Amino acid sequence: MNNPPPGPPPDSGGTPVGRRLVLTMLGLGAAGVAAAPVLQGAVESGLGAVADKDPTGLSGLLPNGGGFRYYSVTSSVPRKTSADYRLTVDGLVDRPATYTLDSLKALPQTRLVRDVQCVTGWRVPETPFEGVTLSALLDAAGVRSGAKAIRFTCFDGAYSESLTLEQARRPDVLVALRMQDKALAHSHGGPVRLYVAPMYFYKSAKWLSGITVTDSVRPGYWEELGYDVDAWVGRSNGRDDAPTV
Ligand SMILES: Nc1nc2c(c(=O)[nH]1)N[C@H]1C(S)=C(S)[C@@H](COP(=O)(O)O)O[C@H]1N2
Ligand SMILES: [Mo]
Repeated sequence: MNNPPPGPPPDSGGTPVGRRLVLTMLGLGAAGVAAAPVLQGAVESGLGAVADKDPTGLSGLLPNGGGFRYYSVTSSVPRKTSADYRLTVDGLVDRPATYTLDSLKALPQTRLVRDVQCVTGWRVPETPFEGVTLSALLDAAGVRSGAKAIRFTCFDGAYSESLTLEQARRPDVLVALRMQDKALAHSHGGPVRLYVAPMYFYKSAKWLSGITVTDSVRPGYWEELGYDVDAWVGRSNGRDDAPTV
C-alpha cells in the first residue's frame, strides 16, 4: 500500500483512507443500520446535508437508497430547477455558451450502464446514467489550440474537479441529466452532474454549473487534499489491480 493521502477521504469525515478505513466502515455497520431510517428520511425529504450535521461522519456511511451514500462538502446546496439552472462553458474556446436544462435535453443523449465505485470501497453495480457527452459540448464550443484541461465548478459554491482534455473527450464521460432512468435528484447532484464512468466517483462532480477549458490541469477539491487527479478505478489512489509477476 502506498502512503495514504494527507487529507480525509472523500466520504468518511476524517478517517485515513485505505484498508484501515474499510475495516472501520465494517465495524460501524450495526450502528449505521439502527440509525439509518431517520437519517435517510432526512436526506430524501430534502432537509439538506445530513453528513455535515454529524461531525463523526457516521451518517456519511449510511446507505442512501440502492447502495449510494450521500455526499456534500457544504452544509446546504441551493436547489435548481429547469427554470433557473444554467451551465456555462467558457475558457479557451471560440464560442462560450450558457445552457439551460431544456437546451441540454434537446441535444443527443447517451446512455451508459457501468459500476459506480467510490474510492472508499462502496460500489453500485450497473448503474444507468444518461446525458450529453462532454465531448459534444466541447466540440460545440470550439476548443482552442493550446488547451490542455478542463476545470469543473459546482453551484454548491465549493466543489471542483478536473480532467485532461484527452480524458474529457472520452465517450464514457457525460454531462448527466438522468441516473437509474430517472431525472437526477437534488441529493445526487441534480439537475445536472458530471459522470466520469472509468474513474472513482469523486470525479463525478455533483451540481455542475461550470465547464472551463484551461491550459493546465488544476487539481479539484479532493485532489488538493491528496487524492489522485488521474483517478482510474483499480489503478489509482494506492490500488493496483495489475497481476503480480
Ligand atoms: N459537488 C460535489 N460533488 C461531489 C461530491 C461532493 O461532496 N460535492 N462528492 C463526490 C464523492 S466523494 C462521491 S462518492 C460522489 C457521491 O455521489 P452521491 O452523493 O450521488 O452518492 O459525488 C462526488 N461528487
Ligand atoms: Mo467518494
